Amino acid sequence: MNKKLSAIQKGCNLNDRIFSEAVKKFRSRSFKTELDVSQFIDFEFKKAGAKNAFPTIVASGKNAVEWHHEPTNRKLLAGFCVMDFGAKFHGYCSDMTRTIYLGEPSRTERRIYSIVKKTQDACIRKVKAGEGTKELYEFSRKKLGAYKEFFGHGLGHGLSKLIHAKPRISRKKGKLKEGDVITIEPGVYIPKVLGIRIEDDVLVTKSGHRVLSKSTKKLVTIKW
Ligand SMILES: [Mn+2]
Repeated sequence: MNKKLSAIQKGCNLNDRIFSEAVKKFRSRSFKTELDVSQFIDFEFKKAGAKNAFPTIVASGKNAVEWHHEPTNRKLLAGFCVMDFGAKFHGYCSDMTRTIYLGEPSRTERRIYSIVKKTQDACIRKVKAGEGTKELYEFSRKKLGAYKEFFGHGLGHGLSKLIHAKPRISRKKGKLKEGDVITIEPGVYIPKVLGIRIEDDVLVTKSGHRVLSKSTKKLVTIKW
């Protein structure tokens, strides 16, 4: 394994471990505010000898509508809670997002979550060397159906020493190539209502891909 790939894989493994520990802490009601969660994540990075690839995002309730919400001292609210974080080892960035639910989601909320998840899975399945980035981006919008109007950012980006490296998976034309590590991160953001994003790191191979982040994408719900 090359240096970049092994460093990003190490970051992904740490992100996975931190996510599952964070879920346990949600369940034991150890977190009261967004900052409690982000400080926990950042401290785990530090303990493991990693740096932050970017400032950790924890966005609860309506705050999840902001893609780059800065965690606040506000109490965690019932509803979706987006956690977007990434460990950096040897200068290489990883980047993962999971959205959990505090309380009991409605049928509509479950349905929207499932559309984002299915879109993300379908996009990952298409990742391989030679795939067009614009085509992949447009495919994600098609999969989101009516919710595409609530998806306002790119589908993903390359990961390297930069958090937002090439290739960008957006309206711009381009092609995935073997050895690229990219994110696939569709989201739905309905102003004043909810925000959902699911993001994995994916290695582009000649014949397909390998997903480097392994955390569950089944909707985790927490008694709240
Ligand atoms: Mn990202």
